[in-house]
Amino acid sequence: PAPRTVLLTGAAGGLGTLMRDLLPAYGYELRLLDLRPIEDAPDAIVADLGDKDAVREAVRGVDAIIHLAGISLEAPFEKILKANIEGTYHLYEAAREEGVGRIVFASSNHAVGYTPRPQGDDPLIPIDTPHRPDTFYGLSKSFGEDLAQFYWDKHGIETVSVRIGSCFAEPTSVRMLSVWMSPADGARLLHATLTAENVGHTVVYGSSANTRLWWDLSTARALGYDPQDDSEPFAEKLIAEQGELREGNEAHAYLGGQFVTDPPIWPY
Ligand code: NAI
Ligand code: 15L
Repeated sequence: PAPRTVLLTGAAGGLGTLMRDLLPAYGYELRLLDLRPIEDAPDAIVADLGDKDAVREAVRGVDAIIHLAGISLEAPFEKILKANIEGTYHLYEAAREEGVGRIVFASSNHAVGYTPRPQGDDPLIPIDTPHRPDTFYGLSKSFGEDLAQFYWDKHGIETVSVRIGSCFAEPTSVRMLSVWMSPADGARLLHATLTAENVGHTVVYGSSANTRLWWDLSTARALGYDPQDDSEPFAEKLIAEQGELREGNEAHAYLGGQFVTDPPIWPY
């Protein structure tokens, strides 16, 4: 049966806030968790992924988990280790102990961020391109994908790992014209990852049907994802302001963009 009760970790964050608004329309009942309290959701569980007991209690009784919590930018390895690597391990252990059979893991394009971006007639980047993390942050997403594969092979817990591009209200850079996922498409994709049958461990890219797309959306479409948005209407203005992506500019050369040269740093 399709999942109904879903634990949303990272619910106070940018993507969590967008999905809290959009997912209930698909019929989900969301249980929220974050390190930070959420002002308009007093019932949200305030817990650190480092707290094994709290994580186990949070997953008890849900049909599925959307795992967004963690450090979402670059940080010192020790911090990434705690929040993203140990934290994601705690979540999978809790799912195993409590019998939760489906997890959606917020991976990132930064797991493959050192992959050169396609130019000209180059083919789209396939989903089985090797991991090439561009940061400790990206490395933790590569780990998360491997963890998901391991829990499928060893314990039969299913995961869809979504290598999200940039999910924000609007694209704000020329790079984002290629990797943008509209919030509405984000909700469509999450719904597909929750309802598709027999996903085992499936890896997908998460973006809209952008005219300037860099990667192959076929594994996402195979789950039933049918993106409706395209960043192209934003192109003229962004290119007028910022110029086209330039050859010879290292920050424009790879999928990971600026994370390769000058990654944004996690603020706390
Ligand atoms: P965000 O930084 O706005 O939200 C992350 C949330 O996780 C925060 O509310 C934070 O308090 C919480 N968190 C951090 N450490 C925690 C811990 N130890 N225990 C419990 N909660 C903790 O990030 P955003 O943009 O909402 O992204 C959500 C997820 O999606 C992240 O895993 C991120 O890596 C991934 N992602 C997001 C993309 C995007 O375009 N927004 C692109 C690619 C991946
Ligand atoms: C990510 O993984 C980050 O979490 C998000 O804040 C964006 O920077 C995004 O990638 C991106 O590549 O634009």
